Amino acid sequence: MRFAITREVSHAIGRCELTHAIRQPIDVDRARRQHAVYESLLERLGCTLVRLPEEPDLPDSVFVEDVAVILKELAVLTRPGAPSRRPEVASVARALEPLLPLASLKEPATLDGGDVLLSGRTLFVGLSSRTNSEGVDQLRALASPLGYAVEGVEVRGCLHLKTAVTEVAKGLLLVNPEWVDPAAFPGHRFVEVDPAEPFAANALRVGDDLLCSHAYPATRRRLEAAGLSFHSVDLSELAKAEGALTCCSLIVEA
Ligand code: CIR
Repeated sequence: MRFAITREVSHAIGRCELTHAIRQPIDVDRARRQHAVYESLLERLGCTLVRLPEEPDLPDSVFVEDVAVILKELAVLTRPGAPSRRPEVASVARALEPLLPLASLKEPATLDGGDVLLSGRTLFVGLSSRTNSEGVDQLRALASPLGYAVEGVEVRGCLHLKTAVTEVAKGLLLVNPEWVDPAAFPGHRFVEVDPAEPFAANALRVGDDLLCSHAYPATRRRLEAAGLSFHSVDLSELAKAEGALTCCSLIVEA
């Protein structure tokens, strides 16, 4: 079965962490409506939703992706780089516990799930402002006995590795080459985002389906030209909190 863990948008989202964006007012009701459409799409695509209730004191808690790395064999609970986000982990751990064995990263490691791109049996890990080399090393110690290679990747100018690159089909990466060097992903093919749409690289694969942001039509045309079809999703309110499509769910096959 395929599960999608999500969490209701917090009323505190206006106090979210921001790294590269300028703070703008976020309409919580609109963010919740857009998020609910995203959740219904995940359900339509065959996911069983595990929907966590609002965390009124945790502004960024809708971005559940950052608190766990999901492998087929194991869920690794992270130690998020922003201290304000560390209290998000425990409730997601409770949701994961019935689905997968759990392991945890420990201090001094920091790692956000948004920095981890799984492609085949390789975990590419962004060395961002949120993820340090201890985070990469501890993830490697947990994942390499399971047969995964773990590679640190430099990212520049954006929050997470998956802001800069995601996998849109087997071996095919959607990438913004300004933020990550495609040479870090040997053996892959690439579609580059339209240069006018730097944030367009974050797409979400759910089984054989692909979800892309409604906000980036020129990049969507590039994906169509590469023979891909996809569902368009509008998460424009959460984008003001530097969130995108992958951030709002943890997809678990169990
Ligand atoms: C943060 O700065 O942590 C949140 N405002 C945004 C997190 C987005 N998560 C993601 O890209 N995986």
